[in-house]
Amino acid sequence: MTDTPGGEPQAPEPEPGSRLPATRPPAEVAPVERFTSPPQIRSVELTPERAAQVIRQSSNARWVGFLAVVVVILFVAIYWFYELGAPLGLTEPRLEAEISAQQTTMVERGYNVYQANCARCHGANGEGGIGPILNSQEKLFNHLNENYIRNVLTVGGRYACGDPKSLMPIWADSGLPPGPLNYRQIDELVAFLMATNDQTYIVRDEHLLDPKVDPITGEVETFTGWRDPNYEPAPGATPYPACWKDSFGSAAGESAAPAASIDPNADVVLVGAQNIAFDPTALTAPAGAAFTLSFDNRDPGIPHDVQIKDGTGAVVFKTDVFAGLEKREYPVPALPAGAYPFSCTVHPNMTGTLTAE
Ligand code: HEC
Ligand SMILES: [Cu+2]
Repeated sequence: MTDTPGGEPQAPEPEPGSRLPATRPPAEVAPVERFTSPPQIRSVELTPERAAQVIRQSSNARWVGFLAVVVVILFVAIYWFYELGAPLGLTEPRLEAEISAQQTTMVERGYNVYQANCARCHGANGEGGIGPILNSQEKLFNHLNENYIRNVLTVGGRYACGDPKSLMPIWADSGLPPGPLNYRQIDELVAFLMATNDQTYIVRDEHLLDPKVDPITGEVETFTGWRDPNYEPAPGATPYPACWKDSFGSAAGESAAPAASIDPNADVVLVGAQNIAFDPTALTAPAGAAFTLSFDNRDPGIPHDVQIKDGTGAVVFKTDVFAGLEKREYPVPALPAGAYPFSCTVHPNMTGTLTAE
């Protein structure tokens, strides 16, 4: 349908003195036919009902928009706190929680690796045995750091003191020759050895990782790390020596006390060390008279010593630390009558009592 547009609406005569609206010159009627829209079917005017409806609808639409914005804002805010932690430390940031969860898993796996491979020499709690003590705070403070542990496990026990006959084999499968533990197990061991004692971990089944339940008490078995995070060495203390044997004052294998001072007429008290234990554990010595302590280390390659203390815990006598198989004799000064506990500094679990009477 074609239509010719009507003439331009005539602008009202400008009032005298006013320039607006500006009059436009009458436009030329286009000489060609043009397509135009059909006449309007609907009235442009709104019925009052329709107008009310439009208002209602637009208010609804604004509500929807408002709620949508509120939802987005709440989502952003909640997700923010979920991810970064609620203020005042109410919740832990998600990433940190994840890191500590992974750390916990590592320590719990490391515990199993340790118990299966290391406990027989270093003790179930690192108290030492064939191998040196691992759970002492001064050692854990810096000596047993991640690098050191990795190196010892990759190079073997000779890394510690350069002893080529060290009893500790290579553990890491990256060592030469390769040991039995893969890099994950080494990581887990590192995590376990460095775990702090302010956190309780769960003993888990090696394969299923289910918590182990004590069959008698019905409680889940737990353990804690060894390291005290608040430990600080005494001010001015010498740092822990690179070779653990040096921490006993005299290194294993050093020359014995001068044999010349041994009085051939003095009583001889015999004590042996075998399987990380003294034999016998009860000794008798004459009170008030110097005597000779004959110390027989029958543990091949394992260093021991005898450290005699009085009732107050002060050390009254100490032999060298030396590895078996070897027997050395020491002159011990006279002791007043009483009971004297003695122990091995390398293996604090090795104890006995000397009675002077
Ligand atoms: C056969 C006994 C034995 C076993 C098993 C053993 N170790 Fe050892 N370990 C030793 C001995 C012995 C030394 C001392 C090394 C030396 O100086 O010759 C040592 C030293 C260490 C040291 C260095 C200690 C220090 O004070 O410098 C670490 C760490 C260590 N072992 C960790 C482990 C771990 C972890 C395992 C388990 C994978 C393990 N050991 C298994 C015997 C053992
Ligand atoms: Cu010992």
